[in-house]
Amino acid sequence: MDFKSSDTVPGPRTEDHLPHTAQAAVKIVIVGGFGVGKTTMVGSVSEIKPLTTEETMTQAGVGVDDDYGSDSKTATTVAMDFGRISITDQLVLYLFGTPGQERFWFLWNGLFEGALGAVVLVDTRRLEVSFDVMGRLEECGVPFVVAVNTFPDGPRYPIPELRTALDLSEEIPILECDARRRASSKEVLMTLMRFLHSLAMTGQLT
Ligand SMILES: Nc1nc2c(ncn2[C@@H]2O[C@H](COP(=O)(O)OP(=O)(O)O)[C@@H](O)[C@H]2O)c(=O)[nH]1
Ligand SMILES: [Mg+2]
Repeated sequence: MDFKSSDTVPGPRTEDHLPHTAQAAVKIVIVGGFGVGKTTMVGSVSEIKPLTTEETMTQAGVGVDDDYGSDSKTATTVAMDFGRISITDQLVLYLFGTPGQERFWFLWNGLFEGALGAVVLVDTRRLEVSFDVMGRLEECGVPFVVAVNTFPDGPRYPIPELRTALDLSEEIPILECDARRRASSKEVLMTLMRFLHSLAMTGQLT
């Protein structure tokens, strides 16, 4: 039989029930341009079977969607991904992966409402597709961390160089990840939680 490593399998989870110890639920959004790995990340960390609304890219989308550099991709999320992860016995994160294509941005206002924080996924082959997303989060006052999803054919840059290229201020955490790996995706979420905690401690979380 063909078994994949448990670290990479996005299959159904057994923990479909919310732990009775859960005391707080927090909404987190996973954003980024087309094909950066949002669906993959929600799928790899979610302890419930992730809900993904995908639609095969239609001819109408060709030339409209920014699909440069992601030619192997045949489906793109038009609505959103949804998943859940318990960070501790008490704290549960609800994850919302949001569409990266500009023509779906009208959905975003509602999607950001009530979000405590965000993960901006970045692909080093196409850094520019994440600029607008970050601007939008800043406008909405949603704190975020930047996760650089490492693709095999993507150029690698030192983190300080990426920080400069993305025009990120010093306090915003930026780290590399592999969205296909649960441990790596979870570390991204932990980094976000630590960042949110530090903002709360210094009275910067509104
Ligand atoms: N090598 C590599 N491929 C990835 C990674 N994350 C996603 N992919 C692949 O990149 C493609 C786009 O990912 P997807 O999650 O659908 O992107 P989305 O449009 O942001 O939801 C898929 O074929 C994934 O299998 C990663 O960390 N490393
Ligand atoms: Mg997707």
